[in-house]
Amino acid sequence: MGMNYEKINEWILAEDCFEPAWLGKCEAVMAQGNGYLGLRAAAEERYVGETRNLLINGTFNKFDADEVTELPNAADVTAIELWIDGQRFNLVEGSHEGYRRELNIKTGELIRTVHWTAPNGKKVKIIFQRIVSLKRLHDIGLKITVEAEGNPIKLKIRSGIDARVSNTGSQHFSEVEKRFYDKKYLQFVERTTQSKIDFVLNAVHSFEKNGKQVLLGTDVNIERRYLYADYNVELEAEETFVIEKLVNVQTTRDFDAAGLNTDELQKKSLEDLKALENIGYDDLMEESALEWQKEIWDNAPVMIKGDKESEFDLFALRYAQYQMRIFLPKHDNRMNIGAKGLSGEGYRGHCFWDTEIFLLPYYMFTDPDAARKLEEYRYLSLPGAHRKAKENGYKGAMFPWESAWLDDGETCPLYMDVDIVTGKPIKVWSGIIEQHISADVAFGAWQYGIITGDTDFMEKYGYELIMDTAIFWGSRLEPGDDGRYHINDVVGPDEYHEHVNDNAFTNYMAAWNLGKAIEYYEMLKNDKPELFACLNQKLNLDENYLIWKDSVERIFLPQPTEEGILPMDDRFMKGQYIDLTKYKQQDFVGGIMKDYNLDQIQNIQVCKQADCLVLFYLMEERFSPEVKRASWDYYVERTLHDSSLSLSTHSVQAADMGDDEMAYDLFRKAATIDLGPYMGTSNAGIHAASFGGVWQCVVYGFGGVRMLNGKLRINPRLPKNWDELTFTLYWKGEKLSVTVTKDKVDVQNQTGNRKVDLSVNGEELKV
Ligand code: IFM
Repeated sequence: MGMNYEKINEWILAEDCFEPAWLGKCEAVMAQGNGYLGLRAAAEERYVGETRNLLINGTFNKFDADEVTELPNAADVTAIELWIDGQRFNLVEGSHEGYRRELNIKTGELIRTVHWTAPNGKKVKIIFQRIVSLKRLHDIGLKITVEAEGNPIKLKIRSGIDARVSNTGSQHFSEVEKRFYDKKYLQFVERTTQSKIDFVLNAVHSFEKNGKQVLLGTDVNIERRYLYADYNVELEAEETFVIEKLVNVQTTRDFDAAGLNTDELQKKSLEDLKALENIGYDDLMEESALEWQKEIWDNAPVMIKGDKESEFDLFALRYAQYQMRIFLPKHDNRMNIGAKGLSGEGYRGHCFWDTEIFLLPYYMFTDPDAARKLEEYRYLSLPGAHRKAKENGYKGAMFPWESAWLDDGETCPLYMDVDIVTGKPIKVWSGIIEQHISADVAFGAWQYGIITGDTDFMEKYGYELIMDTAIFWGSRLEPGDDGRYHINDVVGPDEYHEHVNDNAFTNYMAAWNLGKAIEYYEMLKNDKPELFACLNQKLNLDENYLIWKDSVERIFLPQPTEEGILPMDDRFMKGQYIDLTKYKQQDFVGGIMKDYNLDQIQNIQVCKQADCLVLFYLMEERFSPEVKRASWDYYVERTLHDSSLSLSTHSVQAADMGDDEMAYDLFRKAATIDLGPYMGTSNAGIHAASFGGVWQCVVYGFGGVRMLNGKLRINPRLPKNWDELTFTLYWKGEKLSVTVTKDKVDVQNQTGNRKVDLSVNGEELKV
């Protein structure tokens, strides 16, 4: 774990000593999943300070009226306690050597090995293996191999399904049923308290002694919220004993369409478990590894060749791919990606603009079908967006800043941390006034449509999303005394400044959204009259078109100062300038909040994260190089990168401006948000968007890839320590493999159905 560049293995994330203080970080960064479920890497044996999470995508529940809906923490299936001659195995007691935990991102397997000497002197070697199947979305496998090292041992095993877990205290479940079938199969049924989703978890154990299957007597225990079995076995010196635990988890939400009731689901899932039992851990693992190979490593291979440092870069890029698959709900368009993926309770499983602006590019370019599902989710959540608009006195689709289940609408909590000065809870304004999300959603749909060429999506969902959000902006603009339309009282991407007027990012994105709606109105009216008629009836387009035209002409767009700096909003540049060195040097984020409260920060020139710079990057051709440079110089000095979304934006921007060293340095920082040495940073879960950011640093920044005016552009600039970079791009249904060296760009069309027009370093080509 940490930053040992000497020992980089291109597929392995390893922890080579056990440190209780790092439990949270390792549980999150070594989490496993498949988009249906996410399993934190809490150890089999329990520790003080651990967080055991099994999160099932889309199963949101509201614990009580004062809380917002969140992904509930399902019953734990990974705890397996071992006693060696009466001494509970754990690494805090006794002594151990040869400790190593490895997450193999190529196969998805987690392996932990340790030689343990119990306080009574008994020695064992234990290997723990764990897999969440990528092929069978409901299935989890655990395997433990215990070797009696030079002494006979009496081994006791306790394993079951443990629902005595919560989300940091909030209990989301009622117990429904707990059963043992044939003294062998464990089944636990629990129901979310408000959303009434039933979770059915099943587990079965099997054992091998010295390579031969054995049956052990089962001591069955059923307690409050806990169902478990004890097994006992004696081993002679050097004998080995293998415990396999196979688990499946299914919920009634999976069967909303099929209408399966809980009884039926209990029967079905038990049958599924019996089938899984026949497969066994090794085959489950094998077929899942093959799935990883096919779906990720063969489909979208990446390669970086260069010096020793570049080995870490390659690992970080592949790790980003690993992460972006384990939290991707590819199986269900009613779900999206939480800010912490499925690796922790942070941000309650809610999705943000992170999806469209930071993650979608990776999926659009490597797995268009998955990208489409993420966009369909936004379409399906329109009812909540309409409700939010109405509640706030607007029209059209006002998307929630934080989004959970489809019709939940806004799920951002109203209050969060406590004010350092007043001691009162701090109101979270983002859910009310961080409104750029509506334009971000439209931007995502548009980008998806152009890059994939998916006209079916555009006709069914895309045009409507873009027009419905434009209707929102049409109703949102406020006429000012200057005859212009303003957007007052918002939070822009830089969340340190609240209640600002004319945030540049928000206004330009709103103007873009209105402009796109106008363009599509005109195009559809001419080219697709039937679709136009249908949308016109639904959204009253003729009337809204006039509003959009007027809005676009009169919307106020902040203009650069004489020095070429784009003002972030109407206030920032008038704020107090302070020396931020102290906060920039801290090895944790948000340090400024320990010295100033949010009211004070409003009047200080400090950015939590990139704001205008995201705009330059999304609308590359809208701003001159001089404005970008002057704004960069101004904002970089004032930015703390207190959001994980900030570094990658800066890195891509630096690469675009030709600041190669700066771009590389920022990329490395972005790549170490979760993989880095700050061991507390990921406790509540990994930073999902930062993985999209890492991919963007490489492919957009160093690879120079962009979609510009509907065309593919590749203008690479490799960091000086890289000799070669290879990546995959799906472009309008064609699969391209791009290899960049210092003096050459090689683009292969691997599908070859039709020619792809692209520009490489300014030269127009067909591939
Ligand atoms: O969406 C981000 C936001 O920009 C900064 N705070 C965290 C959110 C979730 O990642």
